[in-house]
Amino acid sequence: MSVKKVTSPDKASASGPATPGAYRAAVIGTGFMGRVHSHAVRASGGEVVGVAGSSPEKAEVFRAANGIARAHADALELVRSPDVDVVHVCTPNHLHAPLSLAALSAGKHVVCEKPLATDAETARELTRTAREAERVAVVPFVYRFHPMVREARARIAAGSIGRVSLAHGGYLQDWLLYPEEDNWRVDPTVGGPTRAFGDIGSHWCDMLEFVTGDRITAVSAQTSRIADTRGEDGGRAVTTEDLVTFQFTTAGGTVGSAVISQVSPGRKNQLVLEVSGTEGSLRFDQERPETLWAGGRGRTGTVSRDDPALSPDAARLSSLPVGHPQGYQDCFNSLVADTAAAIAGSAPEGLPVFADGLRTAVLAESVLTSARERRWVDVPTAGA
Ligand code: SOE
Repeated sequence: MSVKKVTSPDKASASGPATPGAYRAAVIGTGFMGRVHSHAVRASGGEVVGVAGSSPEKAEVFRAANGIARAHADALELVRSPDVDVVHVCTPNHLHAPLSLAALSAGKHVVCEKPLATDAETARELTRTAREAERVAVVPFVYRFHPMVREARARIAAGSIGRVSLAHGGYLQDWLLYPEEDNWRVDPTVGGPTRAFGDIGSHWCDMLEFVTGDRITAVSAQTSRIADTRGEDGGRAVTTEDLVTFQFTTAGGTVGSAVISQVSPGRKNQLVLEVSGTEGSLRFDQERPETLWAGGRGRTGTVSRDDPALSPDAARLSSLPVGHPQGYQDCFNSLVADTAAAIAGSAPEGLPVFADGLRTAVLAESVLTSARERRWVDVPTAGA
């Protein structure tokens, strides 16, 4: 994939605004996320018109396997194609910013995987550029699209658990358990200066702030890793973290903590958030997304998608009959459907946008600073 760094919108080279009402997507990146995004575009009635990858061969294999019309050797050529309305950036992290800027410069809408950029300043620039270009610019904090996450958010907003006092949980995976296993995310020039936090801690923080409507204002973090080298020959020196633990306070006075790990044997994708208030508690587990645990002194039980009192926002995202579990891919399908709705001019509830990507980039820098300097750090406001 040949991409030169673009630092500002190049209005002169824009191929014109995307076609109103259409969702013709370019997918850049042929890995797991490229596949998930492609399925979501189709499930939402859109079309993937072209794909580009890290090599022409990979792009062609992906094209053939996924029934896509064109494979492009040059990602920028695809980004600028007149028949592309939305660019989905699913590449390694260091290409997120230049590709998103190129897409915005060409008048396209963008769905860019997180982290939006490998540093907060670039994420800020992207957020500003998207606003000025008046394009829909989305970062897939996709767990927001589980109906039970929306239910937790609606209940907290309605005061059903009282004043929130405590939030805790974590995000645990094990796919980096063995040091022989290498991955581009481990290389800081490609993945960025934070790994476990940037990759999955960002999801946890986004979910906390989305569900509670509150903001983390200060963090105290520590980071650790289980191996200083990776790869079959142990040839890659590792500088990023496998593990993060942090405690935090919020603007609303909530205290809490979270554990983030990519090396917890047996844990595949376990994102858990438990929030307690003066009247009740709620707990969501991404690996059991069909229910929300609701605890109280007098009543404890689970809420499911067929609860007659389900909030309208949760009901809206409940797309399959109960008993037919709705999961990770469905969240992406809903995210793309809401992106299409935003492009068509509506303002769907809870669509995660570049400002949310900037927010987690700012949080990531605060977490790294806290861990490095072994002190509490006030989280700056993200404002673009
Ligand atoms: C790998 O850790 C990964 O694919 C993340 O990058 C995603 O954001 C998460 O949803 C699943 O795990």
